[in-house]
Amino acid sequence: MSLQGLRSKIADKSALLGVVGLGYVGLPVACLFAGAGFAVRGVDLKAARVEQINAGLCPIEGEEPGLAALLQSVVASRRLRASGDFETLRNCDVVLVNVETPVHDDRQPEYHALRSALDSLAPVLKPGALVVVESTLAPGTMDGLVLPNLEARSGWRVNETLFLGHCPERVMPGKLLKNMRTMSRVVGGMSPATSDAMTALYRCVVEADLDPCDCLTAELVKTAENAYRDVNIAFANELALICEAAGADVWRVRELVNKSPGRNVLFPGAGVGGHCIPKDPWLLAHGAQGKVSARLIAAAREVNDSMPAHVARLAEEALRSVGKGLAGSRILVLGYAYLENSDDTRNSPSEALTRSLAAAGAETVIHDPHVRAYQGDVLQRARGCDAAILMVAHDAYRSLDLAKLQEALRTPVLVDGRHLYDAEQARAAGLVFRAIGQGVR
Ligand code: SAJ
Repeated sequence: MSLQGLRSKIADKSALLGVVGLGYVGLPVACLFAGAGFAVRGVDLKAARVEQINAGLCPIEGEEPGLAALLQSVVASRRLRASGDFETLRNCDVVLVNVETPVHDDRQPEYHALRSALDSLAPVLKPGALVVVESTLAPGTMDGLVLPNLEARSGWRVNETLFLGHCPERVMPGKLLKNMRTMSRVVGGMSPATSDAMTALYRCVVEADLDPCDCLTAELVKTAENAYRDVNIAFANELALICEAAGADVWRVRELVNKSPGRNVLFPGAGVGGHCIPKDPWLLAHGAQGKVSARLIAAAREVNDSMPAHVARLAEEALRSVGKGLAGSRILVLGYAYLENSDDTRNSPSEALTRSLAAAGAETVIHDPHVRAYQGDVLQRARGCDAAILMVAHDAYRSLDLAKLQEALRTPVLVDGRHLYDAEQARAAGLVFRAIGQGVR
């Protein structure tokens, strides 16, 4: 089938869509296109997830407005069906690939899931199919890995019998459906005609700008937008460390700096987690193919990755001020998700914190109202602990009664990693209080 033929099947929504990978990105994508009227076949290697989806149950917990209802409806109407078998994609006109693309410890892209998906997909593709990779990729991956793999495995040529593009996702846990509908997307095609066909497809679910470009540009845009965020968070964190050392309050400094036109200092915090920001800067750096060393990107990653250990040092200093140390203390970690009001614990800074605390000989008790394993009464959890460390600004913690926390703790130490509490109120409640970016004079 030609791109023209595909475009008419997109126009009347008779095109059969496939989605490889039904996780935080793939599942909402599959639901959105099914909700827009397409028949969608999803494939995921996790049998339990496939079973849940086909039962109309959403495997993604946490607050995802509208997702569970949309999933239930598109499964009930049989527009969306999930399977573990790539054979179910055999007649798809379009296949969206949404698999994880992490980085190894050596900061190189880890493309096992991507290669495996392409290897399984290529043999079942029909002539004229359009494959769109939505996963975040190091610049150069579409040309250097995706295209040659698909051509080698299918025996067909891209832009002749196969069509190929890259449309990186822009989602955020807690706003999956909303972001997909309302955020602009770069639509990278291996040819301008492919970009046009992709634009026609995404226009069915995206209300915002769809910006056509080539695949390399699309890879650079996505990785750069997250590297940009990481570098800016790192600046906020480094400013916080300087203010602490100087005995100042970074939050007042930040507020006044941001009054200056064109300034927007982000939020200092206890670390940078998630499945995007910690790894996309390394994917961008990889795109330089070793010809340019991404020094600023690497330095920013080092600053952000150092924040959990800094929080541990704040706790150690606070304990020392009351004659205790980390060794032998029991520390309550408030929040294990990487983001407020989410259950997503991927690359959580709290994980790094608990490692730092354990290395110093402290025992940790974890609480998180959104993460099933750590739910419970926070004051109960505080009993017998020698310090509480606030790592995630969950709404549930905003209303925490600090006087009751002080009573519950064995040693009344509170360290605030997300600027959730007022220092004076905390100290008035009898707590030994420390906070990122707030020096003690
Ligand atoms: N963080 C800070 N200070 C800040 C902002 C974030 O410490 O000022 C920390 C958060 O606590 C979290 C991590 O950084 O641990 C990441 O936070 P995030 O707000 O960037 O959330 P993510 O990781 O879900 O980022 C995603 C990204 N979207 C995609 O990759 C498609 C990012 O580009 C978006 O800017 C972000 O969502 C968003 O704000 O929507």
